[in-house]
Amino acid sequence: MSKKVALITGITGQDGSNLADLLLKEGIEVHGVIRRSSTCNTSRIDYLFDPENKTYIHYGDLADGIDNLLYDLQPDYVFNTAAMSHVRVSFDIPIYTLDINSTGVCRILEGIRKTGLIKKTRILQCSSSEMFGITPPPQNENTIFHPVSPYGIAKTAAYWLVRSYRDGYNMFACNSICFNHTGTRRGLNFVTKKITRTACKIKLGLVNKIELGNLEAKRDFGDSRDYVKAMWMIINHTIPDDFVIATGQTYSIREFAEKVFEYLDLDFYKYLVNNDIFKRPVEVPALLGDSTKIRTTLGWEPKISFNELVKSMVDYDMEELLHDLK
Ligand code: G4F
Repeated sequence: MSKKVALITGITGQDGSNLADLLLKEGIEVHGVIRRSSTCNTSRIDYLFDPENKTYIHYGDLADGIDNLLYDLQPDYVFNTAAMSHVRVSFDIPIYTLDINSTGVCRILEGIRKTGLIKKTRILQCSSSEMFGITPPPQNENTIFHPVSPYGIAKTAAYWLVRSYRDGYNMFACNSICFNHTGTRRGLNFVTKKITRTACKIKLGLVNKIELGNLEAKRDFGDSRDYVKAMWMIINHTIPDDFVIATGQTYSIREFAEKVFEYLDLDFYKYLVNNDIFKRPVEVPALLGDSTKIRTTLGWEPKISFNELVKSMVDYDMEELLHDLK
């Protein structure tokens, strides 16, 4: 029997690369879309180019659409993990954010429809807990969306586009509503990675301060490796549906930082500098996911605890910095 084929947009990112790992283990033929860039941005997936982990890489961009690729590959699965994923930056480039994060999703859905793949191709859209915005926690699939950033608004439009193609064309289109998820492959400008990396640098005497914005926001932090497993379960469910992916625990940014510094035996407050530049025009104060639906319907549960997540990130950053110092 020939292998099933998956196409991952955003394969160079945290979720895209973790998803590629998982799909290869599941015996899927993995294809990834990368954007052309004058600098190399494939560090998270370089190991995928060796013959043992054979993954096929194609140039593409959600600004352009991926119709030709869809037509050529006729994939069984499409995972859209591509996005302009930084909430604060979305206030600086709102039009681009709306184009990539919502119109870009429409381009993929239309691509599937126009190339006659509606009956064959299943699509999973990485939706975001930012869609809940300022609606108080806990948040689940029935919670009203009240997004407050261009990022959250664009993700909400994409969420409804997915539902519209599901209802209107019987497309197997589903949303994973992911709460904040992080891990060793997290990008450096997200707060969790910024904290673990800077704390390690402080420990090694490489820098002497950490500049942060709002410390009181609360987030439900999970590990991306657990979350891509949930995405795989959602896309293989018997019916297309939408699921919240969350741990059910919430911590403030202050608590996250305190935990990291404590683990490194450092006093967070000795190094903390508040800098308003890292604040957003409108903040999402508290996210806490209720993932009862996916736990009871699909049997998913997160395996990596908050403490293990923090420890793995700090250990990874320390090892990488020590390696670079050699
Ligand atoms: O790490 P963040 O930038 O992540 P945020 O805004 O929660 O978004 C992440 O999770 C979403 C799911 O809920 C995803 F959809 C999205 O793509 C992304 O992965 O900021 C977390 C919190 C915010 O409240 C922010 O104001 O940390 C606060 N913060 C405080 N100082 C900071 C900083 N955030 C960043 N990035 N940098 C700071 O220096």
